[in-house]
Amino acid sequence: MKIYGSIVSRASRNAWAAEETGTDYEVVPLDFRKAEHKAPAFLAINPAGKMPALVDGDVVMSESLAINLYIAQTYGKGSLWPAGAKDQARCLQWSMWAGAELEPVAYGRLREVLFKKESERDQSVLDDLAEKAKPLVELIAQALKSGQFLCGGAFTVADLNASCVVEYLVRSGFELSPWPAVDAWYKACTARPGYQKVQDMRAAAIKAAA
Ligand SMILES: N[C@@H](CCC(=O)N[C@@H](CS)C(=O)NCC(=O)O)C(=O)O
Repeated sequence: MKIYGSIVSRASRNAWAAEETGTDYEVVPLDFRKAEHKAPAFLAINPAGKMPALVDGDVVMSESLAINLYIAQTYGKGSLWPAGAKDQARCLQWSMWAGAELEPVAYGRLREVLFKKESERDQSVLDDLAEKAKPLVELIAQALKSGQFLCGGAFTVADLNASCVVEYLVRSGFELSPWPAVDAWYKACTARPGYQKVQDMRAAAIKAAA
């Protein structure tokens, strides 16, 4: 399985999913600065010119959260991909919610922080997005009333896909502490060895590029 993209991009989500399943995978790095994601070789894999993309045999696909659903269904049965239509549907629900509802808000905040100097940031944009994030985080809190994870007692791709988007909120300085169950859930997700290993890969890539 080949994951195309810089490990500091959303490709890290897919590396995390692959780590969780123990599947052999290779990250094929693409350099943003050289616009390798816009080069013909990569456009042949993902015509959108965005990282990540996945190639696994004759499966060629894009969209990081959908790639994680593929990895979960193909290599993570009984772990990332739970048994039973009800929990599987919940994995789809949380993944679509993470991409459609949470990501625009979370990435909006991260973009403001990541790509602008402190003096250039628009605090009203950050505040507005923080207000929009609150009811979304509250939805996670409500779901966690029935278990430690989003599909009950075990970590699944629902948690992986939701927490990797919550990560953008956290990295933008959004505090989860007013929602202790969400805070504990996020800490449990990101303490997993697979996440930690990918964080180490990210840190090494950032150091190498400096
Ligand atoms: N919804 C897509 C977003 C992909 C995306 O925007 N990737 C960024 C890197 S994390 C990218 O390639 N940006 C370059 C561009 O949009 O030209 C996904 O989840 O895979």
